[in-house]
Amino acid sequence: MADKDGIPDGARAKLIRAKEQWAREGRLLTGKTGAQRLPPGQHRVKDWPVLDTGIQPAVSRDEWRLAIDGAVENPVHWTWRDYMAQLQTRLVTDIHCVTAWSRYDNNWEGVLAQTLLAEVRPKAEAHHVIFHAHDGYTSNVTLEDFAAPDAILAHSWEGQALSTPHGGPVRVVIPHRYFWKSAKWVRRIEFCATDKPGFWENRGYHNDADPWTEERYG
Ligand SMILES: Nc1nc2c(c(=O)[nH]1)N[C@H]1C(S)=C(S)[C@@H](COP(=O)(O)O)O[C@H]1N2
Ligand SMILES: [Mo]
Repeated sequence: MADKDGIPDGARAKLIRAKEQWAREGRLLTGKTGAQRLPPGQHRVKDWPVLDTGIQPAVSRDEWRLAIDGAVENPVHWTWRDYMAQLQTRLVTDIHCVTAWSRYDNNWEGVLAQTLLAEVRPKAEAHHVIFHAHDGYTSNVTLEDFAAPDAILAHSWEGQALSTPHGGPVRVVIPHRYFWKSAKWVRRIEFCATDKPGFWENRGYHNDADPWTEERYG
């Protein structure tokens, strides 16, 4: 047996796939190995904590809709079917929460932000992206942060549908920012010329939220 690339099954294939995985994760790159992989002030956890404002809206895949609008050439209003018809991507990322826990090697599946950007085409004036969620929560990132290659609108985690507590049917994942930026239960993605600080950004948390430079508060 061989896979689509002609790689034979067996131990050698496993090693090749492991090394492919390392490439995706940037393992052994300066700034990502050993202690460097863990941002300052963080500790590693094995479980996945649930953090939110206490409201966990239950939205079925049938009733789920996603509006992507504002300063874009091609605004869309996706049903579940429309969303699933987009290119589906799997990737592995770490999570860094501002409450100091980090969780390594989360397997996500969904639509990359870059796939979405190619579809809606932000206008020249679009510099900010605002996520609106079903619990009334919002968070904001720069267009540059949203355009990162590992930003994803995820529907699955570890091969399972994302649970309601973790933001299913679909949540945002922006791995290189503290996790509060990653809106759960997303219903609208708005592109703007001017910034709109979100729920935590209006409550003493940093607007940019880079874990590596410890942009926790601000
Ligand atoms: N819609 C929504 N998204 C949200 C939140 C929230 O309260 N509502 N909390 C944020 C915070 S502070 C964190 S740390 C992560 C937690 O995600 P998890 O519960 O899946 O770990 O979700 C973020 N996204
Ligand atoms: Mo958080």
